[in-house]
Amino acid sequence: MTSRRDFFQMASGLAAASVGSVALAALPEPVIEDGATTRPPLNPPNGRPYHPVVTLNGWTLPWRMKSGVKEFHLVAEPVVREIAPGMKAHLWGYNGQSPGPTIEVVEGDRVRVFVTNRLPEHTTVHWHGQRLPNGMDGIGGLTQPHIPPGKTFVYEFTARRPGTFMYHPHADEMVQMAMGMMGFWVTHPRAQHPLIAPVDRDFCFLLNAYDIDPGSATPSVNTMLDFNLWTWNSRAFPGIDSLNVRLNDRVRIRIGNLTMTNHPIHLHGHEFEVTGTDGGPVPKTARWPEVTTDVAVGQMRQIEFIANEPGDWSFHCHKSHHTMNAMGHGVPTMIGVDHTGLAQKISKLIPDYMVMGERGMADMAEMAEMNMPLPDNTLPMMAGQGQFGAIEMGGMFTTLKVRADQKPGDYSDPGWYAHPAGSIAHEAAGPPPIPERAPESASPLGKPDDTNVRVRKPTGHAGH
Ligand SMILES: [Cu+2]
Repeated sequence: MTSRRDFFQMASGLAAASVGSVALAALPEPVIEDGATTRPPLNPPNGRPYHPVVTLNGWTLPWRMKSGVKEFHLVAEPVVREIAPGMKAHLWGYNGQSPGPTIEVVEGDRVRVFVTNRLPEHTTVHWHGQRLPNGMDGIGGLTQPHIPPGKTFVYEFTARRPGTFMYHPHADEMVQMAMGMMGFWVTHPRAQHPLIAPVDRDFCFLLNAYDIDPGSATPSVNTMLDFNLWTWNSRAFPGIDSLNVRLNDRVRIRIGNLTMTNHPIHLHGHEFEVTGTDGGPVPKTARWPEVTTDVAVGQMRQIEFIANEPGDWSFHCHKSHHTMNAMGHGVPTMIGVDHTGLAQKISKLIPDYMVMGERGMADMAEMAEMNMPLPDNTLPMMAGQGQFGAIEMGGMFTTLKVRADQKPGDYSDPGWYAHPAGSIAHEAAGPPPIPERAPESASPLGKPDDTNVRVRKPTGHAGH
């Protein structure tokens, strides 16, 4: 039997080593999940105690403690991920899901991760942001041989600094990340840390994006910018669960970006501070209040706030195209175009045809509400029903639900907020007041002429 010390020497000598048949027999059984709902936090059954995170529409990978080493088993494999009810995607991921499970350890933990490759091509795993031996960094060709299909490699290192990290392949990266291969990693502090506050709720998710044509299920892996599904943990609203917290909880949300563009993440009703990045905790003197923070490509941000305003607060990417789903892309702007009679003519040729966007795009939400026909396996541009009607959102959108009666440790959805009487925007009673206008004499130009907007038509071509 290989002693722990021998194994360390072997691992440090061979870097990410292929697991021999004897060691393979002793692999921890991989844990596979196939649902897409948010799992309750995994309280550590052994090792140093910590307050676990909750992975939005995801889960934490259990480990096996072996001679003081935390052993995890990741299986890289094709998966089916429900992006939202009504649409499933053929992705690649880990242990049955895209993203893979969150890995949670404690600062100072010795960690051993077995990676079994069940993909049709080779892969590796890079541990983004970690301090580790160079040979454990997971760069195929540079720091290790690739993991061939069917093989299991082992990575081993000490989680040296606490913080917010992620993992993803560094092998055929464009394809493998476009297919959904990524996961979250949290290293908790081993003791009270001067820059890491204890929190009541700690959420995490990765920003990702897919280009999946309506009617198909596999992402176009060559797409660079024009994605049609903007997702958190491979889920699009209304498939993204709400973040449910108790009034006055201190809340931390950890976000990593593995898309091809930046995402300004915006929270309603509260100010937050960015308390950490993948580089570590932010010094207190370098924190300032924000309601939006930009998460650039390859970055991680952790935000913190006291949830002291009850309600259903929007939490979303502020790029408005990133809060819509596939069926809105490529639709021409038809605002102001008179469609009278047109729909009947077209519907003789194309049954189910409907005119969209004559008054704006809000019709698109009605379309979802009325279950109008869509191509197979895609999502309406905007969807989601609130207590007052269509929410008209998709993509990177969800809600933070703050409730006085949410129990500590209870992450279940409390339903819609019961607004106190008289606190909801409502139709004004009686005639509206006359709007104030600046007096004419206040303008140095005097009274402006009526503005004429005319089409300027060319009157001829030079040289004729
Ligand atoms: Cu965005």
